[in-house]
Amino acid sequence: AVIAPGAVHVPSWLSEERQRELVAACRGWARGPVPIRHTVLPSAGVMSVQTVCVGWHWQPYAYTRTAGDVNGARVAEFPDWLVELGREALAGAYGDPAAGAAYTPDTALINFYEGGAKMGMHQDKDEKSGAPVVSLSIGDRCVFRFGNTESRGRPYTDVELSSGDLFVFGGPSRFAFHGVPKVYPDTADPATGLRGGRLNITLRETGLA
Ligand code: MD5
Ligand code: FE
Repeated sequence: AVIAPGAVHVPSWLSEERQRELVAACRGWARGPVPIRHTVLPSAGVMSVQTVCVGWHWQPYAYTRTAGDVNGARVAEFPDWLVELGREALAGAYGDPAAGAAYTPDTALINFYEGGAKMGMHQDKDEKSGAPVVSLSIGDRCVFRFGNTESRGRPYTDVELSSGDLFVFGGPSRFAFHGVPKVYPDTADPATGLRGGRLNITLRETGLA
């Protein structure tokens, strides 16, 4: 479903097998070289979501190769199979086999929501590339709030995201405010290998070298 120009929701895009593979890969990255943690914001706030990065480390509000705010280690290499997955996602969402050909994501932000974690309305503006963001959801269902480019407030559209769903944010939707106001506990199929909680993987081009 096209939610707004460039914003496309594809329910059940990931097979159960692919969800299991992604959960296993994320579990590995969560252990290291930079462990998953609650990001501490410069405002001294602590995010309720836990995050681990691949390729580039997102340290609010910049991308670095080493995680100076965690343990100083260099983040895991961004694997070729994730580039391929990103290209397939664009081709699938835009219904055009060529849509992903030039897409070369170089960072993944992996967010884990448990115990009432949510994400406030924000824009993703730290990338120097206007390329689309690919979002993959696994585990518990949630309410995803897709807003406008002017403010955190209305108008916005609430969309329910379930395990296996793909969302692509391209074109004018790339810089819209968005957030996750609610996750529904215990709504996941344990067959994905996730024992509770919600996993969201975003693939992005940082535009950095
Ligand atoms: C999540 N993560 O479900 C969301 C999905 C984040 C984040 O918001 O920054 O880690 S990504 C949704 C997204 C990305 C880029 C643009 C837009 C939405 N958008 O314009 O709506 O954990
Ligand atoms: Fe975001």
